[in-house]
Amino acid sequence: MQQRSSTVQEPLAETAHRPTPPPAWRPRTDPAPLLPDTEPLRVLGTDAVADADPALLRRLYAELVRGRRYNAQATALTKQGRLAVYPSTTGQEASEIGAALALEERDWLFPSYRDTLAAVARGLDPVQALTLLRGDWHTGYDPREHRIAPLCTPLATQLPHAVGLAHAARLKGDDVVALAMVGDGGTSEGDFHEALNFAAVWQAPVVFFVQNNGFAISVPLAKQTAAPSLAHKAVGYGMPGRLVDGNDVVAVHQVLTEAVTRARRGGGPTLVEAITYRIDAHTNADDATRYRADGEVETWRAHDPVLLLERELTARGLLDEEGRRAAAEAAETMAAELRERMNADPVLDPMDLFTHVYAEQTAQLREQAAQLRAELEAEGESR
Ligand SMILES: Cc1ncc(C[n+]2csc(CCOP(=O)(O)OP(=O)(O)O)c2C)c(N)n1
Repeated sequence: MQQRSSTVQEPLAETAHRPTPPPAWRPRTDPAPLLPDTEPLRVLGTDAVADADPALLRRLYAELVRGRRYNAQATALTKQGRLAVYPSTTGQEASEIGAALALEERDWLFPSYRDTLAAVARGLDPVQALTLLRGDWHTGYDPREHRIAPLCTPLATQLPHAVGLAHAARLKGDDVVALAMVGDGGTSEGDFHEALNFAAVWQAPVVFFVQNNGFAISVPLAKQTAAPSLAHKAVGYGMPGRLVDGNDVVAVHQVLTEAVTRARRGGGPTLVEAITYRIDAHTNADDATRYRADGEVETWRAHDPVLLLERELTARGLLDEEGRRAAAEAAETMAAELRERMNADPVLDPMDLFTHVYAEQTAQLREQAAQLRAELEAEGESR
C-alpha cells in the first residue's frame, strides 16, 4: 500500500531553530564626538574674548565695517542699473569675513553667488568680484591666481569641485585646504550629499561652511529639512558637525580656524553651520515682505554682527571714537572707488559670445557668429 506523505513534521531538535549568531556589529566610528554642541558657539559677550588677539579683533572690525558698506553700495548700484543683480549679505558679514580670513593664502575658497564679500575679504578686487553679477560672461578674475573658484550660481555644484581640488592636492602632497561655502537651501541638493560623502571617505582637507540665513529665497528652513540642525547631517557622513553663531565674527573665525587646522593636519573634513539671518531680500529682484514678518527682521537687527563687535571692542577699550571714524572713512573710500569704477561703461565685444564655447567652433556657431557680425556691420560698427 502506498504510503501517504504526511505534512506533519517530526519535531526538530531544539537547537536547529536557533539562527547562527551574526558577526559582531558595532558602529564603525563612535558618533558621539561627531555631534554638534547643543548651542551655537558664541565668543562675544563671554570671557573668551579676552583670549583673542587685539590686532585680529581690530582687523575683523575694519573688515565688517567695509563689508557692510560694500553691501549697501552694491545694492545701490543695482538700483542705478550699474549691476544686474546683487545677493546681499547684510547681516551675514561676520560669517562671510570670519570664514574667509581663516584661510591661508595657499588655500582655496569655493564661494556661492552670495559670497562676494568672502572673496573681497580674501583680497579680490571689489570690482572684479562683481563682474559676473554685472552680466559679463566671464568671472572677472583668474581663479588660479587668487585661489578663489568662480562665484557659483547653480546651487551646491561648487562643493564637489572643492572636494576634488582638496583631494587632488592631498594626493600631490600640496598643503592646501578648500573652504566650500553654501546656503541652507543648497544642503538639499544631491551635490551636497555627494560632496560630503566623498570628502569623508577620502578624508579630504575640506571645510563645508553652511550659512543658515533662514531662507532659500522664500522657503523657510522648516520646509527644507527635518534634521535637528544642518550641522547634525555631518554625523551621517562620518565627519564632525559644528554649530556657530554666524553673527559673532570672533566665534566664526575661531571655529573655521579650528576646522581648517584639522583638515590641514590630515584630520579630514568638517561641516560647520552658522546661524545667521539675511536682513535684505534674496536679491534686488525679490520682495521679502511677501514671505516674512517685519518683526522677525527687527529681532535679528538687534543681533547685528557689526554692532555686536563694536560694542564689545568699545567696552574692552580696544575701540574709540577715532578708531570708529577711521574704519568708517576707509569704508567710504572703498565705496566711492567702487561707484566711480562701476559707473564707467565696460567695453564689451558681442562677438566674445562665441569665443570660448568650444575649443573649435561648431558649424552652427560659425553660422550664428557670421550672422551677428553681419548685423553689427549693418549697424555701422566696424569690428
Ligand atoms: C541647482 C539650482 N536650483 C535652483 C536654483 C535657483 N535658486 C537660486 S538661489 C536659490 C535659493 C538658495 O538658497 P540658499 O541655498 O539657502 O542660499 P541663500 O540664497 O540663502 O544664500 C534657488 C533655489 C539654482 N540657482 N540652482
